[in-house]
Amino acid sequence: MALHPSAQPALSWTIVGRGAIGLLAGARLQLAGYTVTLWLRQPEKLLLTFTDLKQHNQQLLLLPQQTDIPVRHLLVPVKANDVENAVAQLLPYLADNAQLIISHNGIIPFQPLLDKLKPEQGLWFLSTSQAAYKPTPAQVIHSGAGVSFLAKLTAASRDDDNIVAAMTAALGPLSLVADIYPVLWQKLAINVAINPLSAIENCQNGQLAAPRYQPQIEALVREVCLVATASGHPMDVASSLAKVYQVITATANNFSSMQQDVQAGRQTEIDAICGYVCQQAAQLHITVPANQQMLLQIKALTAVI
Ligand code: KPL
Repeated sequence: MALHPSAQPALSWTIVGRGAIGLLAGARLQLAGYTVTLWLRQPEKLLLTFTDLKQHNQQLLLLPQQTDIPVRHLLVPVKANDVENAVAQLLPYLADNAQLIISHNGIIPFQPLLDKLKPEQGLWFLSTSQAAYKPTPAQVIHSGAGVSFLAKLTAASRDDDNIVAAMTAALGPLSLVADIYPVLWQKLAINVAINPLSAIENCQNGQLAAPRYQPQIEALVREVCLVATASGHPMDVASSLAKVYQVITATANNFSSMQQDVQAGRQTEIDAICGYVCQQAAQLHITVPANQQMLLQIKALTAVI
């Protein structure tokens, strides 16, 4: 393939896939003046209806990324188990100094991804509690105000000012943090508490505030705190639970990504969420029955769809 000599300009971003968070980021970036293109399995343009937090609707046209212009800025908001494949397919189209931002729920090892990149290609992780869902394939609704955290995963992660400005426009408010792991564990507690239960109950996040779910949510979060603390990332049950309930309130009208996946018959991120907790717990000889139960229930639910 003959690549165009000049890479994407600084204000251009390519977004992989058409997931709710990716389309939310794409819409907000375009509205902030960035040029946004989509990287899809089948290249096609998308006429998107974007509904913001104030219920304003806007029509946006997102074009497919051309394959003859090296991609310099890439947001990869795909599921934990799809990241490696998505990046592998994109490798031939990346600029030698491309900056890639991955964003998913759960925790998976980064090394297989790092092994694929060239020395000058930088990898970042963005963790977000922004909530969005797609009632139809060409519609994305920003359904809950969240925050995002961004961290560098490599020495080649650079161009900080541009990256932080773009990701603030896309999924801010945003904080740049030195170590992503405390953020990942905190977000894991949120996803462990909300995602499987909302998928099993087939409800919006806000319904989990009902007192009948409290014992289960507490048990799930307590187990995450135990495992995180034993793994060297101290986490306090009371403040983690407070964060979980903050997110339940802030995203009350949202359908969690796992509820959406289960309803659509798609693969879920349960392995990287409760599965990760169970796996780490087993290594540390800690029992995590609440997480194990959620893991089994979601697996059973997705097996019959
Ligand atoms: O991360 C989410 C998800 O749905 O995956 C939350 C923050 C729970 C919003 O729904």
